[in-house]
Amino acid sequence: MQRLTQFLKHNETPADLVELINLLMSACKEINAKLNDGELAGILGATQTENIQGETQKKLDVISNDLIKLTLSESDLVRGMASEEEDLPVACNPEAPYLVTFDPLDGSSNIDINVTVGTIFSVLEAQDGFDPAEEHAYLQPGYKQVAAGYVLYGPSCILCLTTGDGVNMFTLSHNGEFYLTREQVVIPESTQEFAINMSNLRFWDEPIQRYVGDLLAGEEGPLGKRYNMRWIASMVAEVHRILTRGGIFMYPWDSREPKKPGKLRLMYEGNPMSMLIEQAGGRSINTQIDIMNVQPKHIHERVSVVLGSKQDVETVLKYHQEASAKAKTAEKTSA
Ligand code: AHM
Ligand code: MG
Repeated sequence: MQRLTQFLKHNETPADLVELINLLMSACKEINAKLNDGELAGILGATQTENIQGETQKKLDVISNDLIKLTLSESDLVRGMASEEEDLPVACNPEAPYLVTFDPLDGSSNIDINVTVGTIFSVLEAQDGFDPAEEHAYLQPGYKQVAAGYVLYGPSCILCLTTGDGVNMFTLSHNGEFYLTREQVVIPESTQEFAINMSNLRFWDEPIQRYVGDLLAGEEGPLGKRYNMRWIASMVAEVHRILTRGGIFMYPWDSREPKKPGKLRLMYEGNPMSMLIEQAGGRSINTQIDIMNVQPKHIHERVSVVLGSKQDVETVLKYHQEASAKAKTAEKTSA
């Protein structure tokens, strides 16, 4: 079996990117070890603090963030980083080639119940003329990512990675090495499994309500298939399932907080997951356009997310296009 470093070198990944991925993995292995110790290490539960998004931080959100921050800030490969758990970007080495954005512990409502969580990361090339302590330095659309991935802390610890040449998965062995376990992952084009938090049904807009209604109608409905449903409340686990056996994942805009485009964050969750999904032959949209074409305006910006098996995501896109066309016709008629 091939080790992560061996595999990346063999695939002609730039040496400094290989080094950066290895660095990130050293922090993720420490997070994995802490999660394995769980209650024994006294690291479960919440802190007294809130992050910039107004969410109460779990102890492990903070521990994971600090571990990654410390590891990256000591490297001469990282010019700066932005984290879901940091108010402001952190400037590192001004000569370094890369910027890293990350969600240190995604799905953190699952920590206390011992269910899968993960770390999500995205790597961008640092552009000259920007101060890495300022958010402008990071505001590049997702298609500019040079690498993206997640580490899933589940029954086994798995790295899922893309450097823009397909998606590969690596499993962490007891000897502390990641080994290639799935090469060139491909998502089936269509699915019979969907994931959405159904408790928000009454807050969605019409096209999402229509689509989910059609999924629930099964063989009798316009989609002509019976669908199964899953909701783990951990995006890493949902995306991992979709990369493994297909499916569609949705966290759309809803009217609970109408001014926000969605719950999930563009730069820490939306973009890296979109790069993985698209590199594996799937599609990822914000209901209107491809997420990786969204020009970010803020590092902590939210995004509506619909991703997974291509045909199914395109059905959601079509439902939104039909709704906009209908709204335009109604506007013209009333004018
Ligand atoms: P987090 O980064 O604070 O953990 O929030 C993101 C998570 C996603 O992993 C998951 O898809 C979603 O929040 C679940 O939200 P909800 O509890 O509203 O269903
Ligand atoms: Mg998250």
